[in-house]
Amino acid sequence: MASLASTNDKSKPASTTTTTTNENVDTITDSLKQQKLSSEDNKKKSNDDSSNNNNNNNNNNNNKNNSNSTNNKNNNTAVVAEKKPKRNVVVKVGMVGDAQIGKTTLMVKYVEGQFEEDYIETLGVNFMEKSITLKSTEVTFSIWDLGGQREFATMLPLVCNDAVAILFMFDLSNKSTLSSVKEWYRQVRGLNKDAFAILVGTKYDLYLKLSEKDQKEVTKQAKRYAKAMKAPLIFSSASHSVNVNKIFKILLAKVFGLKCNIPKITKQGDPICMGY
Ligand SMILES: Nc1nc2c(ncn2[C@@H]2O[C@H](COP(=O)(O)OP(=O)(O)OP(=O)(O)O)[C@@H](O)[C@H]2O)c(=O)[nH]1
Ligand SMILES: [Mg+2]
Repeated sequence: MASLASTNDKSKPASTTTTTTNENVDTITDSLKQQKLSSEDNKKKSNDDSSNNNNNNNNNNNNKNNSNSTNNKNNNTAVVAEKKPKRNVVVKVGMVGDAQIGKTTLMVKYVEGQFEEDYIETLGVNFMEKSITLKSTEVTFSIWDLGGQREFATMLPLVCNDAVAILFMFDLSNKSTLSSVKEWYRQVRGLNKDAFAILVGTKYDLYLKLSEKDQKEVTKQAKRYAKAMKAPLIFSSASHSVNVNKIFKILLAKVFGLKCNIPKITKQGDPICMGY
């Protein structure tokens, strides 16, 4: 992970770019709640699978073209195969929220698929990239993660300027971190009025350990905040791989105005995924 400020984050990579061509679409059903937690990464078939099929089809077509060109060669006719260049789009995503809520952990989980159990405070800004293939376009997520301690708020412009989406994050097991979202939102909007906002609750695994009354309260307030922010609301767990990939799929759909067929989950106690 590249760090744009001093960091004590030595256990993590200096810089990462992962290219994924086969993203899974998550379908979380009621069974997830019954099992409490299950891995989204092991699940389902996806839109992007079909886009890969398209790519494969294109490859097949290219192969066909190649065989044509071989035939042509046999006829002594020189043919230069034209390869359509892949479009590359960079999507800058900012992550903000209080300290220790799991921002860096979620970023590392999404980019590298690994869960980091130890808390290593982000001293400034972390940065990671991940590329995915969407039809014939390569989309590179450029993810900027701001340390949650207030002293790093001076670096907010680095994270927000030119971002097309901002993840406003809070810890589902710590109510005060949700209240803080208000102030984070105010500060971000002062710098970037246009970025899509997504409200992300982290540590859904710990939320499940709360009393039903507390779960209800957090869910109600999170829904209220999301509505006021006109933002999708997603409950996630990096430790148990719940809704991590979905955050970025929904973000992508929002940014590119694509139809998002990820099922909505709105029921109290479930891993909420709604508002898109
Ligand atoms: N149980 C559980 N713990 C988590 C989860 N996500 C993160 N954590 C833990 O929460 C702690 C803080 O995570 P970080 O990702 O470092 O938090 P942060 O928001 O980046 O903190 P700052 O860098 O200080 O802003 C770490 O010990 C993580 O292992 C989760 O989904 N479930
Ligand atoms: Mg961090």
